[in-house]
Amino acid sequence: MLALAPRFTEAEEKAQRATRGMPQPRIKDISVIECQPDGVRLTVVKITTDQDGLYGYGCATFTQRADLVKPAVEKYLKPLLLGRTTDRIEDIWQSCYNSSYWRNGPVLNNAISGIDQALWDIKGRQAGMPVYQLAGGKCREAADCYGHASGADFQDVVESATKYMAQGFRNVRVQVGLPGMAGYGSAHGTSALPKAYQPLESGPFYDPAYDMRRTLKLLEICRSQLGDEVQLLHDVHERLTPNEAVQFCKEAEQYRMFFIEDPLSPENIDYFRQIRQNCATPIAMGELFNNPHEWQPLIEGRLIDYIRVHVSQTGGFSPARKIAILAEQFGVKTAWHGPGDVSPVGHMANVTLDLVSYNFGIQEYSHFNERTQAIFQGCPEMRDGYLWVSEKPGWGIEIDEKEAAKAPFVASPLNGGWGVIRLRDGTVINQ
Ligand code: GCO
Ligand code: MG
Repeated sequence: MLALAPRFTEAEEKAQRATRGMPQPRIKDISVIECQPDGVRLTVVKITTDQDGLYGYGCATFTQRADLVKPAVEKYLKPLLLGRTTDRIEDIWQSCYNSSYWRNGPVLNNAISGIDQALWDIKGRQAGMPVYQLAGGKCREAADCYGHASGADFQDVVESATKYMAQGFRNVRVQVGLPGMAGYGSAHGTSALPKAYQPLESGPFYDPAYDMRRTLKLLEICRSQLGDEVQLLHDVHERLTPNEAVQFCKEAEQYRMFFIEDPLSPENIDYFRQIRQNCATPIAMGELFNNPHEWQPLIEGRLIDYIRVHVSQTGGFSPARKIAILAEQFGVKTAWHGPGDVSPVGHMANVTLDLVSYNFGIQEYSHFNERTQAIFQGCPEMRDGYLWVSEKPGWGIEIDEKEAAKAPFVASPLNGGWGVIRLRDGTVINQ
């Protein structure tokens, strides 16, 4: 008699026991872990269940208003959810989403994201599987990433990009400093500020036309000095006027960009059509989106090539999965927002989405310093320009709360807020 292979693995048996009439875990406590291990405020929600040793973590990081997310969780979602079983993730998500009546705002979406991702973590720990297995398994082994090359002047950026390429990165975002101005994503330029650009008042200021010309020069230099192979990306950070954005994307076409990110602000998304009518430069947009009415038209109209939402700003893993599937139907790829103001739990959710989504595009990479890794044990691993997902159950991350307590939010003039930048004449820029 042939010894038949056991029908189920031990993990599958465990998962079945967990669901076959066994009592589902119930939410016993919901707490918020806050820390600032690398200059940026991070927020993570922890759900503890009534089953010993069963808990989960979810990223709820909205660094500019971090102090508002904690009460949103503690005062509103915790009373709503205590005692609920943890198995019905979508039902809990919809309950939280509708419980504030007014919805789709960044604070509440982040609070819901913390709950949502923690429930996925719990379900994975219960099943003895990483979350990517619960979402259908891998389409690819690891997530191809891009690094942040920057510098005060052109050659500094070329050197910074060369370092990333030497580490095996195939894709590099390039940002250059602006002399005397508040550029995005790089140190200030060192050359003197042209007289004509002197601002009327002191404080950080910026000139869109100057930046546009300087950045196009940067792209020309990077393409000529770094060669044709490397994929170049650039983040406009919604600082140009709509027409300048159309001009910029059109001019950038000759440099064969991987994508130009955030050429427009969310208030001007109707101009994406004009960019499409003028050039074939690939476009990425989305980190500032919170509302389905922002990403739906761009995806359905095929007006962007990469959807780049900040996952916790949309409400977590569950909605992001739906965005990825919607985008796949329209040929739009994913490029989840992955800056320093996403916690390692959120980065693991990003990499999980990267691996299970057929229409993965690229993953933004941010380095985890030693302090961060001491708090978040099991951060996604970076190797040769790829991010690798944890094979441990759930997100595969354990948080040392004692270590987290040693890195509290640091008081700052803006409480972690985003600084105001103005034009020469003092007009505030939406950036
Ligand atoms: C990016 C983003 C970030 C944001 C930051 C705001 O592309 O990574 O533009 O750098 O500016 O996340 O808090
Ligand atoms: Mg950006």
